[in-house]
Amino acid sequence: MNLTDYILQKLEEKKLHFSLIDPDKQSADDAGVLAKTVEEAGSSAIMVGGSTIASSKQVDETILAIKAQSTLPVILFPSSAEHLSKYADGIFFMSLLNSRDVDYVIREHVKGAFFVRDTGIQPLPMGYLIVEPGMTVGRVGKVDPVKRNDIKTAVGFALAAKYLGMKFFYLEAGSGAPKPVPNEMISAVKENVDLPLLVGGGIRDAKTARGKAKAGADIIVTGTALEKNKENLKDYLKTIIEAIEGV
Ligand code: 1GP
Repeated sequence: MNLTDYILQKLEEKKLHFSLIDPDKQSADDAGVLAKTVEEAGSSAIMVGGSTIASSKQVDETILAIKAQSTLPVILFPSSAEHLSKYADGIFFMSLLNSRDVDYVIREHVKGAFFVRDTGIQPLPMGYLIVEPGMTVGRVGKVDPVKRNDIKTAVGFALAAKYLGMKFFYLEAGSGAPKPVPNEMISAVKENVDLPLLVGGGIRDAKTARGKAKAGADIIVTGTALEKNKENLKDYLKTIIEAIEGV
């Protein structure tokens, strides 16, 4: 199945939740168990990525374990052209739009393009914009984060992404951010740009997730919250997913 169509079709029915799994945060077997649980809770896709991944083998093993336990599509969420896995269904082919380092804007993509061509993995073109505080991705990605009150700049980036032909747009506050992207910024971006809008970074509870969905987020991404709520993950995640589906 074409992954973009899968996402767009689902979005016609409801707002979606994607689960972010970092191969460096648990064993492959545990990632498999996690994948099974998030699928049961109603998540629609699994994104796999992280900035401290040690090897491609680690990513391969994690994805194979996820695939053994879940039917959800697996989409790479890469921090570079290293450590990609042919076992994924797709890859967010994403430009880190507000990086000062051209490697993250386009050069890593040139390297990764051969991998996409040779494996046949589906590229999902995405503009990726970091909003304050930005956390690790802001630092490692050498980003000038968009200020939380600078809505015009966020809208400008989103428009530019659309005019460049990108099919998704991601507003990111950074993994573990104390505050997620502000609702006003999400609304303004969504009002101006009709691309499927992902929002992530610091979303930890149903009320916040619902607020982001109401503001205009189409897809809510959570990572840290999955790691921190292992005990009752299925019920915990269900409350988030039900809160956004009902918007
Ligand atoms: C990171 O936006 C995602 O790219 C997820 O952030 O870990 O804070 O959920 P959290």
